[in-house]
Amino acid sequence: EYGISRPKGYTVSYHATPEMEKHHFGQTHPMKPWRLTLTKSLVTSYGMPFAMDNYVTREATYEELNAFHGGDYLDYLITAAPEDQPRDIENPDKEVKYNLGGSDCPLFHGLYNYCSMSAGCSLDAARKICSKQSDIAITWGGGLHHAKKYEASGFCYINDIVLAILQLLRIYPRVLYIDIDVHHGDGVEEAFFSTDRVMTVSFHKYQPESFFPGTGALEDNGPKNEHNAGAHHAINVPLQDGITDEQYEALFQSIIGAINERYRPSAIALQCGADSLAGDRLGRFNLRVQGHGACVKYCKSLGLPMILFGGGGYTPRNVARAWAYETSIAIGADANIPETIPEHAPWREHFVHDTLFPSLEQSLHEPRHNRNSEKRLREIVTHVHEQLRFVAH
Ligand code: ZL4
Ligand code: CA
Ligand code: ZN
Repeated sequence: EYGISRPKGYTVSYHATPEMEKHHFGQTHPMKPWRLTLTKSLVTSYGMPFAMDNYVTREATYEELNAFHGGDYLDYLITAAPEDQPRDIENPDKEVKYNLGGSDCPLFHGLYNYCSMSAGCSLDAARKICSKQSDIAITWGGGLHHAKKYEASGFCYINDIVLAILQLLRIYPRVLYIDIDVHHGDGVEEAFFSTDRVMTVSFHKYQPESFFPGTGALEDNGPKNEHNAGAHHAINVPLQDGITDEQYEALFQSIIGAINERYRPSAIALQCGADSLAGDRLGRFNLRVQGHGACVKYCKSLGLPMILFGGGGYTPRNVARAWAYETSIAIGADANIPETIPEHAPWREHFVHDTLFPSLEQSLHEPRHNRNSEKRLREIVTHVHEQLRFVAH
């Protein structure tokens, strides 16, 4: 319909399930699995499924989750019921186990199903990349980068990214993990802290005293012990409020370009958290859909097998815009799709503005001041380039 056809010479796979989207974290919780429904409907109304292999995902098994997560934690996650939710006032002595049941990581009905579906999506994506049946695998239901081996954190219970990268490591010698969510990708960084087979790079808002999770300083580059293989293999790009497309793109290309030359990854895992967009309910940046998508486009241009994960994103209409646009980039149709959201798109009114690319004025009630100086951004690039000199060539 929009001249969308299968890409020539490579295959894109799309991994999702309508099951995940039915779950609710609670009435006013910012994480809305429904944003996945909105994304899929936008992708479909542009006709993009015709250009991809579409897979309906299964639940990951206990054994698959156990490849990273502790058995005690999984056992509790399976059995924990919403009734176990600690309530500070009503149940003062009910303890919080594994950080489960607080306001960030509530216990809700169907939680284990939600978690194993998300992990199932990302594991299927990784397996298609390993078997070379797919060159770019998309898993918007994944990207839950804060979950730890024994602990839920920041809306994340199971770290599907770690599980997927563990799969990639069976085939690919070096995996580059890139994280453009507005939050620091602490769970993935921690999981691969002591290995040189994964380099982790996170771009994030950094303000330890007031912005979650408070880690990811420029100087944090892995173990300080030079004999540890992981030394210099964690890269952090701490940013301030209001960064623009132009600044972010320049920074991203300079840093990822240098890493690609030095580290020579054999596969890329890209977490595309959409809370780095302007107008996000929890975010602080001034990125537009085009600027966010430019990161995906740049990674694609490196020509490596790649998984695209979802992640944060708390203004569902903009999440759907970004991930639909990034799906079009994956299939090479970004130049063909019309900027106006198709007339027949479900929930069309929900998008407020009928364009795929709202302006900053359309996304923000009031402009957000840019607190990133050119001088500081240059310092960041210099620091990263210096770190890379320690990385074996
Ligand atoms: C909410 O309105 O900064 C949770 C969380 C629930 C419903 C009603 C409860 C009201 C914002 C956030 C009380 C909420 C108090 N409800 C939340 C230190 C905090 C302790 C919890 O994108 N309070 C914790 C986590 C971050 C903190 C961000 C990003 C995930 C990802 C990948 C995770 N936690 C302070 C906050 C609300 C809520 C409103 C909230 N929580 C905003 N930021 C956080 O990187 C998916
Ligand atoms: Ca990040
Ligand atoms: Zn986030």
